[in-house]
Amino acid sequence: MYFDAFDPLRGERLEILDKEGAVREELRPPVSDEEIKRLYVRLTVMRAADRTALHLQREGRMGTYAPVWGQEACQASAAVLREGDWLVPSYREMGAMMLRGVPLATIYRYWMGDEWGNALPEALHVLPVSIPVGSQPLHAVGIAWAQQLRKQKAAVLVYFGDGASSEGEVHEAMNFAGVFRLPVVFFCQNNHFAISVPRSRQSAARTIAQRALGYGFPGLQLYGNDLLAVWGAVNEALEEAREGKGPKLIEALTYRFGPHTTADDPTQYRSEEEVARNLPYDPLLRLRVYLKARGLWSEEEETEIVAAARAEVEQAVAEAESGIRADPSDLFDYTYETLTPCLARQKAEFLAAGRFGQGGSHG
Ligand SMILES: Cc1ncc(C[n+]2csc(CCOP(=O)(O)OP(=O)(O)O)c2C)c(N)n1
Repeated sequence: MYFDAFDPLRGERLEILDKEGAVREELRPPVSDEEIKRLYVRLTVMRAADRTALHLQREGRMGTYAPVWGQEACQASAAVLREGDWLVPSYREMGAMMLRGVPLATIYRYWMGDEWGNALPEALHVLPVSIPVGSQPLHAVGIAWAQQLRKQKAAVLVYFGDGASSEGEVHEAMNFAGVFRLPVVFFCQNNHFAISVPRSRQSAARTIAQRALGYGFPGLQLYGNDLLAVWGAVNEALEEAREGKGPKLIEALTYRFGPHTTADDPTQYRSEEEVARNLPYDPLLRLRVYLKARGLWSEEEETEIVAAARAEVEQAVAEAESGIRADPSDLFDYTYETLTPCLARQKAEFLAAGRFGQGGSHG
């Protein structure tokens, strides 16, 4: 219903729950208040996990990390997936991966430099973090094609950013998905920036969602800090994908409150006033207003939710740090199935130097 009702070419955008907590009941998706409350609690854990990752990086206990802060409602889309569906993340989907059931300690381990953090429980159908911008939609389309050929009623949800949307592979992925009517949902989190490059430099099109029309399938722009809009649209898109009705493109407008990654200094390209202007649109604030109006949230309970979230995150940090299994030679063992002669030489040299570089050159 959402994809038919809102025309991205005319700049129409789906928003169901507004900042003041008012709900457009006629658009309300089939998600119960209990489920919304459960998601709110998980999004609080997500936010605590995200903030902790930032601290760990600053303390030298984690490598470069890409924060989720501000994009939590977008990532709640992963909660709509069913068993058998697939989640294909970029590098900013810690929250989505957590909601799908990937243990936080495993995710942390990856960002701590341990490739074992990319060994995800197979039954979850989650692909590893993908760093090359725009590459993962092609993988998603490959999986969706396989699902279709095997006649499985399962869909694929793939995440990418506004910057990725102007990569060639994303075009190829969407075109292929359109031609073969594949069960895939393209979820573009438009957080307005690709590091320092603003959305206006990615495309002359009014919306990213409208590009779907050129590929022959529906596109929808929605407000990505509104959990109800995200839930409703993703649910509709996944359902229709499973029923063989082909792909959909969702452009979720959101805002990244933090840096692009821990290696970025956003004050170089956007003002603090701009960030301050966006903070009242925090997706968690909006949910709190909604839940409070229904007697499902109070300050006292918030204190408990936050304390429980912190404890869960601390436990995950301890588990991640005590379980690091990385060995630098993993780099050689797991990047290619068969080492090239040059890499084989480098590996031998590396091992001869005593693994941790006592005087050897590791090229
Ligand atoms: C192919 C490729 N080019 C460049 C980079 C460097 N890079 C990392 S993230 C990024 C910006 C991506 O922005 P966007 O797709 O909007 O996603 P966001 O990071 O905002 O979530 C760039 C250019 C990369 N990782 N891969």
